[in-house]
Amino acid sequence: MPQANRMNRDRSDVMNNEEALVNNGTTVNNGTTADNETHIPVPHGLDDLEVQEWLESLDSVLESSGPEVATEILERLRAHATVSGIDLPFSANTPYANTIPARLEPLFPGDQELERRIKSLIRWNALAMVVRANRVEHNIGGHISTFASAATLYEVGFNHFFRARTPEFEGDTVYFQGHASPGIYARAFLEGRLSAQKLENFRRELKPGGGLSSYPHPWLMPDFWEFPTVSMGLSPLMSIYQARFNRYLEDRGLKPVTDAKVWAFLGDGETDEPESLGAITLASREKLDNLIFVVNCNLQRLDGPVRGNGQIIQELESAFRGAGWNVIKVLWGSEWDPILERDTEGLLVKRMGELVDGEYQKLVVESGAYVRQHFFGSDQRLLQLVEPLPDEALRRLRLGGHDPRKVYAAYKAAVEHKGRPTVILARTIKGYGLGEAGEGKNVTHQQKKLNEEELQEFRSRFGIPLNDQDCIEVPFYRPAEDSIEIQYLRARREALGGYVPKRSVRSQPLVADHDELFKEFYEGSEGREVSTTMAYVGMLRKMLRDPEMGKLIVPIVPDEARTFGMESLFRTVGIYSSVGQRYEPVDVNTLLYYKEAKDGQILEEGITEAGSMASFIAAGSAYATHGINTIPFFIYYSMFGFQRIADFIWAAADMRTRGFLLGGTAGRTTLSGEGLQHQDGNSHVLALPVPNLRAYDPAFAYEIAVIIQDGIRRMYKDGENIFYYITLMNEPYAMPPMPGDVKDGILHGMYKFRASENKKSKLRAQLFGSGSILREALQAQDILDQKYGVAADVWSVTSYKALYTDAVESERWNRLHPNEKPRVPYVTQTLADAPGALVAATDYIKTLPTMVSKWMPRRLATLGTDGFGRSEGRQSLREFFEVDHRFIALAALHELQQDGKIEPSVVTKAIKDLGIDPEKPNPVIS
Ligand SMILES: Cc1ncc(C[n+]2csc(CCOP(=O)(O)OP(=O)(O)O)c2C)c(N)n1
Ligand SMILES: [Mg+2]
Repeated sequence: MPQANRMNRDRSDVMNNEEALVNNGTTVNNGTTADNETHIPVPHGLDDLEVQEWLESLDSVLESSGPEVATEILERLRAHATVSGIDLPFSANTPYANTIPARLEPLFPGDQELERRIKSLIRWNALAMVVRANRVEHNIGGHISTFASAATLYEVGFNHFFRARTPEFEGDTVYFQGHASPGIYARAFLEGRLSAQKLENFRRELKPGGGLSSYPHPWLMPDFWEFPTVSMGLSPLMSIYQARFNRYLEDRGLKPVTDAKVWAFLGDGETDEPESLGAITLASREKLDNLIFVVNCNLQRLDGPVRGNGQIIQELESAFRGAGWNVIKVLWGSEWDPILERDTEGLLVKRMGELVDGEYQKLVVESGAYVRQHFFGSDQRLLQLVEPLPDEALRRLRLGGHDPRKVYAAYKAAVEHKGRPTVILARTIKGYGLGEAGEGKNVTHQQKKLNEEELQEFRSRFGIPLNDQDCIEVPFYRPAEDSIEIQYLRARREALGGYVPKRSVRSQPLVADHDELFKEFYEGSEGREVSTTMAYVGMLRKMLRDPEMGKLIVPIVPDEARTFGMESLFRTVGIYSSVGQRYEPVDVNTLLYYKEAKDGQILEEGITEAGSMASFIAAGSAYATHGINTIPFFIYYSMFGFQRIADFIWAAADMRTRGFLLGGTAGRTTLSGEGLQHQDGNSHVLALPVPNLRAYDPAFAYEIAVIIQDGIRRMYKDGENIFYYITLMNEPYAMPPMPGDVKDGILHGMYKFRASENKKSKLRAQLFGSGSILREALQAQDILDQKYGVAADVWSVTSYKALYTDAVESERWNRLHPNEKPRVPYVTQTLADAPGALVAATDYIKTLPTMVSKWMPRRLATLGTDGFGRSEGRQSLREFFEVDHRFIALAALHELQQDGKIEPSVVTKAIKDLGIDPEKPNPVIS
């Protein structure tokens, strides 16, 4: 054994008893002797001696020639077996053992005893935060048991691996498991970064002096948290695309090549979220050796075991190995090593692989005697292996995830691994250290209160210097500034460049002077029929050539570039591929061939809106993560945006992500033929709850130009933490020039597009249209004028959300300032002198216009597309949903009738003349 390893091993003897496999179980078992008959039957004719010889020869190859040669021999054996007609069962699993054997463990470089003491203090303060918070306010929540299980996983990272951002180095990025936040706060408290008062107000952020948010929320703690992780499944996916985006920035020359890592800590239960494993093949395909997943395998989730009847670790191992990841299992602590060494027949490893997780969980809560009987007792030979060990020692056999040396070895191997991402599957105990208060129990996730004895026991177990009386008050405890603990902790972080997590905005604002660039689009298409999507693509093409922004634009598309007419960009800016293009594309002879390039700019993500959104988030937060103002433009089928990936959009908002989401082929009746799963009449309503998202439904090219130009200024010059949702349509029509200076109106949400030329009529109406329905309103304007003598003005409502937000804000201010001159909402101001009937028509559900009607001068009639879509053409759809020009005209007439301005007979006649069937089916329910 090399000297270093021997030293390493020797230190295990001084390890503290506290980090043991099982708790102080109360069940006493009379311990019957093992039953040899419980052996797994072996194939007939298998000779133990022969097996032994094979194993020994492998050992000798390993010793003399190393693991590569041993692997090669095994590969050849496997090939030989196949050729010889042996149908080897496929398994991506390795035995239920540590991937890194004890003899290959590196020397632990830290002061293990001191690190353990620091970790214990963090454990205490994390627990104190939750217990205190729930004493002050019953049911305020918080989690003890997640961090309790993950403390070693984090502390080894903090003391030895997580490098902070410095002026010289971009730093590692760490996605912390959301429910472990008390532990991360507790560490920041010891580091002197968070006051005791902040900790006191955990989950009570509105208390004087402020508090701490429940989970990582950059919106709430913008100097601390970087990544919102608590909606489970988002962070694994986001971290994969983050690691990939880091490579993209390097390959495009936007940042220097570094060895910075992306660490993502997840729960084993979390891996059941489809997003968690949904993109793992991307990580291996892209050879993301800058990515490390650490799965905290405590075998439990909220309600109970993750896989009571199976083995989550083995299941994850095969999934990740099958996907091409480097998998490192950290299952057993150092105390197991001498026992494993004595087990020359491999019986122990075999036994380890036999238990299902439900049984393992039971071992955690039971006594040493129980472990002896039920784990080792399956075979007399196993019992002999642990014969010298008293029950107490069996109880203290630690798991790998609680052993800093094992965790260190895994992390070191992970950061040094080349060519593949690494996942570390670390076995831990949920609620570790809570003893009777919850360790390993099914209720532990929800445990927030400890009684006096439980607190005292926890205090004693982790050596917190508090007497029995003080301890039950659960005070926060921080040793003196000059204590060796604080000195050590600070020194470690200094060596790693500073504190983590820490969020800061380091990008320089853009000048964002783009009048020239966008001017062309103010002038209209001179009669040429184009869709707003085409107009947008034209703008994108120009932006990509802009000297200031060009390089920073990140076009993102989930396999829909052709749908949106973006294929010309393939050739001009290229599709990003970390390996360039290894093949001659089939369409190489065409102008718009599918060009992949290492410095390609487009992120063509394939069919994954979630993955594309994760790229959007990485690119839209690079101003903070990397200090680079990348500007993402993510275009997708609008129906598959909010409806499908709203949780990612919400996370993007929390993260202060900047950029543009473009909902393509939008509108329930504007996307013809596709039917109800494609036709989007929902997204503008689903965009309402996202507070910092500005949502626009523009009708014309100049409106889009005004919105994008202003958006770039606001986000990248003024540094506002907002982002944009713009719907784009595929209906071609002539784009008019901007009618005067209406920029302000476009941005505020509405402006008069075309006033009636009929100045004489007493019958008046105001028609509000949006997106392509605006053109229906224009047609209705003509009908009303020509057939019914009604003079109607037509307004383009670019954003009901903007009108609503503004009105609510005014209303609130007025309520709070009753003695001051009331503010008048923009929509009210704008319509102050607008006479007559009010009619709104939208391609979205009716609630969108209706929500602003209370700030309009009179009653509003709303036409919208509530109901399921149909596979039909545009005009039929608009008739079906009753949003076409005829229905708009009818609505105006009906409003005038209700105001007593016209007779009902006029309306009845109009229904007939306009060819409307009054008995047609109700689109909402048909
Ligand atoms: C998408 C989502 N669904 C449900 C929850 C609620 N929830 C919070 S923690 C938890 C259990 C977590 O188990 P696991 O991932 O194994 O983490 P552990 O606490 O065991 O480390 C659940 C269901 C959530 N936060 N996010
Ligand atoms: Mg778990």
